[in-house]
Amino acid sequence: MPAQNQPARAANPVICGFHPDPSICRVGDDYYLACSSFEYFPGVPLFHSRDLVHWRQIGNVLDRPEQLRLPASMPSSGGIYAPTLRHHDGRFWLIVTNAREGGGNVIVTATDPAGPWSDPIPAPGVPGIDPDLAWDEDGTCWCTVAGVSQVRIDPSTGETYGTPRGLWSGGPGAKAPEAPHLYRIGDHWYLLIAEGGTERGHGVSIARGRTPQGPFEPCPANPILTHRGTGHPVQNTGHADLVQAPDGSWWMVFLGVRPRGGTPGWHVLGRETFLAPVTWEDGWPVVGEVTLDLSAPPWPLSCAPVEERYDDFELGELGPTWISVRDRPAELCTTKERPGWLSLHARGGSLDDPDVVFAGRRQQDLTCRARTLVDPSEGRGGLAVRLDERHHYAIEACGTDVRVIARVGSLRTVVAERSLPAGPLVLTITITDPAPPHGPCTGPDVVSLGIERPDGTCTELAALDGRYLSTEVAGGFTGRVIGMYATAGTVHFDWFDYEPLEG
Ligand code: 6LW
Repeated sequence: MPAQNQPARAANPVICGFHPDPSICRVGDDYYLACSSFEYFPGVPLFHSRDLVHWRQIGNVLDRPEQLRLPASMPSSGGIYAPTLRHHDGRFWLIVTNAREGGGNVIVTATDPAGPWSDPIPAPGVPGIDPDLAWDEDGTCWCTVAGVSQVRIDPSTGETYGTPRGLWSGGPGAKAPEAPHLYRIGDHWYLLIAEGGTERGHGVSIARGRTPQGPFEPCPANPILTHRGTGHPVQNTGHADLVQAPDGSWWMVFLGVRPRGGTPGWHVLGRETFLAPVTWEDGWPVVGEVTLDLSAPPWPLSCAPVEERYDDFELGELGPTWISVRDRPAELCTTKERPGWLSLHARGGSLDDPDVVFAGRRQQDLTCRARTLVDPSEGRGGLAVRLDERHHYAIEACGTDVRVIARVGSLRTVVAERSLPAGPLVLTITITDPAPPHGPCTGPDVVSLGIERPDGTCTELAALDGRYLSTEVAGGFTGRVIGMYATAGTVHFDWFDYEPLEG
């Protein structure tokens, strides 16, 4: 048996679905981890674990509208970029960038990581993205950002001192030195970075010095983690953070993707959080193999904890895994209007618009089924799987009319349309592996949209190629989100069910 607090086996990804740019810290036997969330509200999902493998979302750091400004003018994949989560002097600290019209870098603090977190403390002197916080022995706090540069900061006020100073620009020829994290380990200060860009060339490198300001000598074995040019099923590995377990062992969390189908390989769940063991040789970290859960089909059967799969909307408010696009006004998305139902009031925007009224959850499994019981008697709305305003598939109802709509880039098509008896009905989205024969042009999956009749029989209205809802097509930094929406009037949803399917 592994030592206490050591995972028996790293069942990767440890946090499935689009949970990129993980930042981790440990307090006693408890680990906490935060991820980017971009244009979705609430922002910065916060997870807890005691073994690094099994994680449960305990909240969102930015869960109040006044904490998180995501204007309709903000482009998709703008908003909340990479956070850094740390614990210092009895408090949790998180610094994060609200990019692209979001206002820049801010700091929030909390005594309880489940919240409430403070209102944001602006840090206007911190440039760019990917800010990190590290305290030296005398309590001085250093903020290190992509590039890689550093400035001294008072995290309680956001005030910075002096101009940012360049520390290290990463390995020779590698682009985009970013995601810096600074650690005091033994006699050295270690500077961990990502480089190569968050695509297939992504990697993790490290350097060390005697002070938090350097100078830093690069590790001779850089990059210490990359899957570029390999056939490993996890690609784009990078953007890492280090943590030491109570038993002294070291671990690394980092982002990766699971491309499938033919060439170039299509990833649809966004960048997910993975775990790997770390050992030390000659004062340098050595990252162990990114192991998968080999006891199941190539990937863990399911990443969605059972309690996060079915919601009957009986509770007074939506749980922390529900996310909306840019905002979620309580008066437009409520479970208080019709007890036991989620009521969405349209405000004119459709899935093609940045202000669509939408409540969804990240797709966390490569094959899965989502279902919802909808009452379309008072409006138009339905069930959608989206990447952004220009890439989504949806099945929607209005009165007795049901139709499937596909949006891919500038193309928008009503793929199928049926007239059905009036009354509530179950809408389904089923995501499965593509049928054989597989070849270089095979997509990653098939997205089937249909209805389920009261007797349980299912009728497929359309089966669409999933490649067009992949990052390789849509671009950006997020991943698929499956959810309910309203584009006209009011649409009520009785329950929502998400189930993983065996691949
Ligand atoms: C993030 C940068 C990156 O700020 O992508 O993978 C950006 N790394 O470090 C958005 O996730």
